[in-house]
Amino acid sequence: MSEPQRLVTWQLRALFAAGLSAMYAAEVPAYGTLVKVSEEVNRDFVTRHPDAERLGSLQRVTAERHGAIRVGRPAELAAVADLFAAFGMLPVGYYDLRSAASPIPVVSTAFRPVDTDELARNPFRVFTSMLATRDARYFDAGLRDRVEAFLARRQLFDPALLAQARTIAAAGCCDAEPAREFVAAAVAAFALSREPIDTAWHDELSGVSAVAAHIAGVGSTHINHLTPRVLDIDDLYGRMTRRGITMIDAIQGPPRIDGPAVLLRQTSFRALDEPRLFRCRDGSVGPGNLRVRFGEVEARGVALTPLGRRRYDDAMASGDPAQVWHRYFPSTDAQLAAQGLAYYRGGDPSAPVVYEDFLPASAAGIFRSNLDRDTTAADLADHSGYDIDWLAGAIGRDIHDPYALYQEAAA
Ligand code: OOG
Ligand code: NI
Repeated sequence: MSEPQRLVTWQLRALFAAGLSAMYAAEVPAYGTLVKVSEEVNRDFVTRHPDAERLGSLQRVTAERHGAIRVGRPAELAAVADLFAAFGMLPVGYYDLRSAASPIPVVSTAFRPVDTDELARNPFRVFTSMLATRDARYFDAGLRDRVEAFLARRQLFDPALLAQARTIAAAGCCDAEPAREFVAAAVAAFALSREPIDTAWHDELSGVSAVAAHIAGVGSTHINHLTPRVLDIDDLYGRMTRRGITMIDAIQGPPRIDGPAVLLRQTSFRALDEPRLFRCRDGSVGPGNLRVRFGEVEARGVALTPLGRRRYDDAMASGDPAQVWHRYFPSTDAQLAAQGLAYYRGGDPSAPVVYEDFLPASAAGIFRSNLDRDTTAADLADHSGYDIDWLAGAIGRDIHDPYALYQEAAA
């Protein structure tokens, strides 16, 4: 078979996702196990359920991944936006993890394809968080200055890589030969760095906030997890537990219910300590360990309308969502559609619009389950001004409204 001469955006995105997956599997063995078990779960689910592909073809679901990265400041987020644009991944939604029950000092967006066809071809998405250094509840002026000075000195991406990304994004395609090199360089930018970590600085930040140390205690960013999608997350949870992999004690998001799956259910497990190099005060470099990467799996359901989402938030705020679910949600797609609670293509209840985004409370739970300690917030007012418009302005890009995208998909 002859090679295509040119790769278009979705092909570049598929190569990028596959490249990251291969890198992550080589570095985090439990991820390889997770992918294998996820494939078994999906295969078994499809043989038992004739309508299994209502939420996406087995091919899409099996190839589907999301990743997560964390950056320190707007200029870094803008660079990420430039790089991901080459893969047709645009910022969608704003997540303020500072407002979660146990706050995490970051604000986030997700980079993903926005068109239905692009999502169907390859839906790769990356949840991207930025350290909330402007929030005085977490960062006093002195710490903020030092964190920002450290961040200003580092460079997450080679400027030539970003320039190439901008060219590819503008063209919407790339010749096959340079594309391969471009994708390999983009993947490598998210590998765990082998550069020595400054022990004193990392320790000092860890004392204040584990998240701050993860983000600004090191010289680079990295993919911190890569998440396969399954059609039955309870089955996956059981199978992983039986293999001796300890998952966090709860599945985040909606409870297990009889009716149509809605939004997003997720669970994770902690990765192991990984060997890293550390530079001590006397300049000597030696080995140590850091635990920064983890595993996660997700199951996706139908996207809820703003009305449906309010119901969801209310159900989750009640003490026992599984117990009260039926008071908030009907048990069929037809009723969800008729009551305007969820999106369906052309209003056809057999054609759910899949939820393509994230949930702030779940994201904070996932973050937290992989940190040793919580960050304490000082009892101060928040004058940071963070919101979706601030973030869009800071990176010089529109941030898509997820509801507008679902509305369009349903029309
Ligand atoms: C991101 C956690 C959020 C999800 O799936 O909700 C996330 C992080 O830990 O950096 O990935
Ligand atoms: Ni995740």
